[in-house]
Amino acid sequence: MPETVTKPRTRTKPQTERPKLYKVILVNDDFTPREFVVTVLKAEFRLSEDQAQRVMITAHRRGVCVVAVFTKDIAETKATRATDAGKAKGYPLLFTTEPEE
Ligand code: TYC
Repeated sequence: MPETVTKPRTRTKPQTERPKLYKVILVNDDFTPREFVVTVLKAEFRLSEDQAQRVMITAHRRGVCVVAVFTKDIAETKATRATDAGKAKGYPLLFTTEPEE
């Protein structure tokens, strides 16, 4: 009589699984000065002048631009801080977050 082979009933999650990442998205508006957007991108996201200019102009032309990806907490904190920097100057500058597919 052959031995009965039973499958384990529990699933093991690989321990190397990485946390889900979130995109920080810059949203265009008609009021925030271009140079101020660039300043915020450099200060909050550590982008170079060149990178900040490209991200700003992409949002300006297309409506939105992905700034960077982070874990959920960091993405939300940075988006809030960057949005608040605009608010402090009376600008409607907006950064949002969205999970990566
Ligand atoms: N559209 C703004 C202007 O013409 C500049 C701007 C760019 C504002 C990107 C927000 O996310 C933004 N002054």
